[in-house]
Amino acid sequence: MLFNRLVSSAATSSSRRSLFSFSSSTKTPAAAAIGTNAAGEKTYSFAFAPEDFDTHNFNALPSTSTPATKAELLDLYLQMQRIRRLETASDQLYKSKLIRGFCHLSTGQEAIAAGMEASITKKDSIITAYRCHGFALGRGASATGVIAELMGRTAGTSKGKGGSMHIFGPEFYGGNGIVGAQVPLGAGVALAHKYRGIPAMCFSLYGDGAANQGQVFEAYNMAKLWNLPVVFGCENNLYGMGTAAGRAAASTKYFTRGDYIPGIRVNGMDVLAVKEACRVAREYSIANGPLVMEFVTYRYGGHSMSDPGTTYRSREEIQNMRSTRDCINGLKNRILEAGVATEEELKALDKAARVEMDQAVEESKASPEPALEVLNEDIYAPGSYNPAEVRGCEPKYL
Ligand SMILES: Cc1ncc(C[n+]2csc(CCOP(=O)(O)OP(=O)(O)O)c2C)c(N)n1
Ligand SMILES: [Mg+2]
Repeated sequence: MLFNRLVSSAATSSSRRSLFSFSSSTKTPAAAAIGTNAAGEKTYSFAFAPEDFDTHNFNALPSTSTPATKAELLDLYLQMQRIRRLETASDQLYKSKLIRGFCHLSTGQEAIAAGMEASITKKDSIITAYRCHGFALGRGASATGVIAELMGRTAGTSKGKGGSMHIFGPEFYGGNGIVGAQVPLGAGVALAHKYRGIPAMCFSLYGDGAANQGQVFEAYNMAKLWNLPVVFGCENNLYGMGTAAGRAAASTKYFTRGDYIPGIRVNGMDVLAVKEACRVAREYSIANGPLVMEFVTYRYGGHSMSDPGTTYRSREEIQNMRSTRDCINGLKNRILEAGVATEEELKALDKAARVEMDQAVEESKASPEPALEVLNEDIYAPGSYNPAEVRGCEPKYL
């Protein structure tokens, strides 16, 4: 299967060349108009390649094609483009030293955040690690909220006191810096949904590197014991920092590693495949309990801003991924081939995303840094208390 080869190809440098030999690329079967939906809108049908999905003990399979309206397709395109522009703006701000500290960009991986958000409701939850900017945007944070947070300004989602790895919002539980730590927290969020009797679920996301942590398996166990509505989602971008997945994992079939929990692997570079798989996963988890999901994806940049990203993989590999599997180009090709929209309409969306981010950068620059006196606020629940001293520092004496 495509992804088996993709993942095992990251195991050793000698076999890595097979990464470039896939038949699957951003070229996809042309779509045909199939009629109108209940709202009277024209719908198009898009077929998936057989290798877009793989499953482990899972019978509620994703469909082999998906219907989509023009509005849905353009929205997916816009959301991915917004994330890419957001990350590009962050990259520039970091290089001009207006963003400091840790900063991990998700350029290349946008289809996961966009496809997932399109398949869930605002009552469902997401929790992830530090590569979180796109998810925050999708959940409803404003671009200024995210960028100002990265810059440590009061207009940020955490009032400028959290930074890149600590962005939160309604049903978005971060932004977490400790590798793997968010996975059991996600099971806890799902427990809350179940306890309250709310028909909602939680996507608990982690990387291929984090997938090897013990606490991930402890979370699987409890989630299955209690049949929690959680989808454990592994964003397999083939590397944990500079370590190829196969060098750190005895099995890179992350979707099978829940053992007694069913699993789905999906082409994480195809936003429609992600959306379809997440739709199925959401419904399954609410009705039956946990599921393990693997999104096979690729980050174009380094692990973080301090990593050039080219010492443990070749420039050729990165370039090849960009030119053959890019999620934005992939959807663009589908839209144009099916005659859903024109190149000009897509360019207008590109421009809208660029203008939005330019404005957000200006607003963030104009926002002040938080005052030293408020550094001890917002640590505990609102209305509880503000500690007089934080790790040996008293804010009033700073
Ligand atoms: C407990 C812990 N150990 C080590 C680190 C340092 N660290 C940060 S990210 C990372 C690699 C994680 O890789 P992966 O889970 O694949 O996520 P990706 O960065 O690829 O999104 C490591 C080792 C950390 N933050 N926390
Ligand atoms: Mg990784």
